[in-house]
Amino acid sequence: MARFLHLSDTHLGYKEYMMDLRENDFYESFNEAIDIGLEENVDFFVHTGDLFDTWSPSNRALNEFKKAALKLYSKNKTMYLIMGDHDRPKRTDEIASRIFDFLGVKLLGVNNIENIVLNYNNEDLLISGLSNMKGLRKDNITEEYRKGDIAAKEYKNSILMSHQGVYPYLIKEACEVDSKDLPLNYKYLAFGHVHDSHLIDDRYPVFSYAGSTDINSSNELKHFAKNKKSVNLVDIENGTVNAQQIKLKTTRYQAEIKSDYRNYMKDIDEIVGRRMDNEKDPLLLITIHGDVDRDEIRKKIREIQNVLIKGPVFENEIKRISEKPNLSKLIDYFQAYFNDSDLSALASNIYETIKNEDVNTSYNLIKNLFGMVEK
Ligand SMILES: [Mn+2]
Repeated sequence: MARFLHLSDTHLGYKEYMMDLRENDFYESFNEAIDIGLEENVDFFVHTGDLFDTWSPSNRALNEFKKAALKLYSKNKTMYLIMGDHDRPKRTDEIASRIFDFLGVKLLGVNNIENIVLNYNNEDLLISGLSNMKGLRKDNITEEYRKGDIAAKEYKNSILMSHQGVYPYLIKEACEVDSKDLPLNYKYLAFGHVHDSHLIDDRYPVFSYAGSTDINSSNELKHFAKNKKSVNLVDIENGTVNAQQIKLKTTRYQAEIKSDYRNYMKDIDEIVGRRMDNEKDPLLLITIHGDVDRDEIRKKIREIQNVLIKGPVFENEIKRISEKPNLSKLIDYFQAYFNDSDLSALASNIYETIKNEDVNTSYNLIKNLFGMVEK
């Protein structure tokens, strides 16, 4: 039997709301995930991308990862890794996670699917990795999956690591893959990119978005309130997969409160009271409606103990009528602007393709995208 921990989207270095404390939170939840794997005595770790929040992480983020990598190295545990859309560098730069290869951090599938074969208790296990394919790379996904699927056919035990938007886990415009086009010969599809966790284990291949280890945006609050954040502990043996979500305890509780001057204190108390078991002070995003004495409310909120407050944001009644659409992904903004899914997908595709490139490269990439070849 092989046992591994599937974690994803740790976004090391992300400083939500520009708060130092939120940057620390991301390191803590990442370390909790690592410690869960070690306590469960996994054979190896599988990280499905967005290890760092950017392709050019801060020295602090690199150092935090180094500490974890050293810990794994000292226990002889390999971490298999792919790049997400956040941590794929400019064409000319080195890949941050690959700096740690000497500590047993093994990056897979930079441009094409990459297969490795491990052996546990005389059973072979295929691991295929394909880093995030965005922009021009997107068109190659189907072919890379097909190559992987052929390889997986030869193995009883197999894992695919991929970091992509799979429909229907995101809106169609934000997806590169439809779930019906996934390579079905694998036994476990380890996915990254979607931050809400999903585990579909009532059929093969078992499919999972492990989800992020901390909250990157207020969009994740609804799923978080119900499911918390988690990592997957996976056993694979003789073609059978047993995957179980393990909830993280260190992820700071975060919630939105939309209230008015009469009820906001009660609403805050209710959440603070409910979260007594949590070691960390909860972080509340507060919006207060109505025509109110703002200074008075700000003063009262400052006096509350054992809670972190973001805001309050004040919204008057008139504003409340025209509710803002829930715009979380860049493509949603394109969609709101163009009001046309083809155009917004194209705009998003162009943006993703050229955002890290210089002017000349961008110009050539766009020409390529439209099939314009210079004679
Ligand atoms: Mn991510």
